[in-house]
Amino acid sequence: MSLKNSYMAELMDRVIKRNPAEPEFHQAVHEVLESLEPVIEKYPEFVECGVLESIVEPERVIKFRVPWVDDNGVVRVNRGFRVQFNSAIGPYKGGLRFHPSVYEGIIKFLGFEQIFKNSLTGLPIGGGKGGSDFDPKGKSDAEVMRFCQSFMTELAKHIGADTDVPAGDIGVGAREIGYLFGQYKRLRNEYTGVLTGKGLTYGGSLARTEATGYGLCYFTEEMLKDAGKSFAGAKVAISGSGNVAIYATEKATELGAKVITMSDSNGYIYDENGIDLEVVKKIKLEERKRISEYVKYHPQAVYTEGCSGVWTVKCDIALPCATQNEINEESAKALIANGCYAVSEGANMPSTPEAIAAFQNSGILFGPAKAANAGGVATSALEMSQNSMRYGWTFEKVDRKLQGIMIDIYKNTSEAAKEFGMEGNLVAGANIAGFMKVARSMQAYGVV
Ligand code: NDP
Ligand code: 2IT
Repeated sequence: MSLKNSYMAELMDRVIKRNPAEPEFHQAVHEVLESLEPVIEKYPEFVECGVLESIVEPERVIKFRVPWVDDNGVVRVNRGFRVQFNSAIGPYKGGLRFHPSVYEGIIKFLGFEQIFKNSLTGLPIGGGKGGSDFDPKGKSDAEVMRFCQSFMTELAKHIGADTDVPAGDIGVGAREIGYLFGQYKRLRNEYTGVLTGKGLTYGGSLARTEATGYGLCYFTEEMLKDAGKSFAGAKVAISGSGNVAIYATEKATELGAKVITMSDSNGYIYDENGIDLEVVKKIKLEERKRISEYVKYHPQAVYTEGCSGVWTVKCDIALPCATQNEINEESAKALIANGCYAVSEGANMPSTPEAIAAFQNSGILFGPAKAANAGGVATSALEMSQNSMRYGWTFEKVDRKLQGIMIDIYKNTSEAAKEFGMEGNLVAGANIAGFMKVARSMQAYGVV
C-alpha cells in the first residue's frame, strides 16, 4: 500500500534510497509511517522539528569483525552488529540475535521496532538491537563460548549499564548471556547490569525467562476479554519452540487453552491432546534437538516437514512465535478460512503486510508484535531496576508488575487507535502510542 501523505511518501523514498537492499527495514518503517499519517496532520510540529526524519535514522551503527577458533583449530570470521537506534527516552535496549540470516537490514528493522515497543512499556528504555550471522546450531559449548568472548571483546567498547543494555533474542539464551557477561565483567572490571536475561545466581531477574511468552498471553487475554472471549477452552496454534513459544505455551495452557502445535525451521508437530510441554523443554532446552523428536515420546502426535504448514491447522487463536514474515497472505487466509478469530504476535514482525491486511479486512482480533511481545523487554527493564538497587524481587512481584504493564499496553494501544479514528486497529494504536512519548522527548531536545 502506498502512503497517502506526500511528506511521508517522500520520507519513505529517502529511507529506501539510503538503505538499499534492506527490505525488512523498509517494511518496518513503512508500517509505522502509514500509522503516523493522521498524527502529523494533528501535530504538524513533528514535521517542522524534524522528528520523523530523525527517528528513521539510527543514532549509531556499529559493525565489526568477530574472529574465533573452532574445535578443529580452524579460524572462523563472523560479522557482528549493534544498531543504537534511539536514546530519546533511555539507554539503548534490545536483544542480540545469532542466526545465519542476520545482516544489517535485519538488525535495523529490529532496532527500529524496539524504539516503539520499549516506549509502550512505559519504562525509560531507548531502542537498539544487535547480533551476528554466527550460527550456534551444531556448535559445541566451547565454540559458542569462544565466539561470545570475541563478540564481547569488541561490543564492550560500546555498551554500559547507562548507555546500552543488550539481552537475548533468536539464538541467544541463558548460555550465551552467561559467556557474554563473564567476558564483559573481565574486560571492564565492573559488575553492573550491562546485560539482561542473566542467570539467577549473577543478577538475573526472576520471571525474565518466562516474560515474553507470559506477557504475550496476558496481552492477548486482555484483547480477547474486550471481545467477550478468553483462552479458556480455545484451541491455540503456536509456531516456534524457543524461549517465546515455550512460555507462551505454558501460560496459554495455564489459562485453560489447549495448545495443539509447535514448530521449528524444519517442520511442525500437531498433538490433538495438547502439547506436552515437559517433553518440548527436554528436547529443545536440555538436548538442543529438533522438534521432530516429539513424536518419539507421543506417537499419536503428527510431525510434518515444512514450517509454514503450521498455519493450515484448524485453531481458534494463533500465536506466531518464531521469526519475521512467517505468516504470508496465503497462510493468513488459511487461518481465517479455518475459523481462527485472534492472532497475536510473539515474534517480531511475523506477519507480512499482506497478511496483516487480510486479518484486518476479515475483522479478526489482531495483536501486533510491538505491543504483544513487549513483556520481555519490560521485564528486562525491571531487571535493570533491580540491578541498580542491588536487590532482587520475588517471582510473584515481577510477574504482577508484568501483568500490569501488559494490561496498560493493551489499554493505551486501543485508546490511541480510537483517538485517531481507527478503533480496533491495534497496529496503528501501538505505533502511535509508542511514537508520542519518543517524539515529545525528541522535540524537547531540539536538533540533536
Ligand atoms: P529462540 O532462538 O529461543 O527460538 C526461535 C524459534 O524460532 C526456534 O524454534 C527456531 O527454530 C524458530 N525459527 C528461527 N528462525 C526461523 C526461521 N527462519 N523459520 C522458521 N522458524 C525459525 O528465539 P526466541 O524464542 O527468543 O525468539 C522468537 C521470536 O520472538 C523472534 O522473532 C524474536 O525476535 C522474538 N522476541 C523474543 C523475545 C525474547 O525475550 N526472547 C522478546 C520479544 C520478541 P530453529 O531451532 O529451527 O531455528
Ligand atoms: O525483541 C525483543 O524485545 C527482545 N528480544 C528482548 C529485548 C530485551 O532487551 O529484553
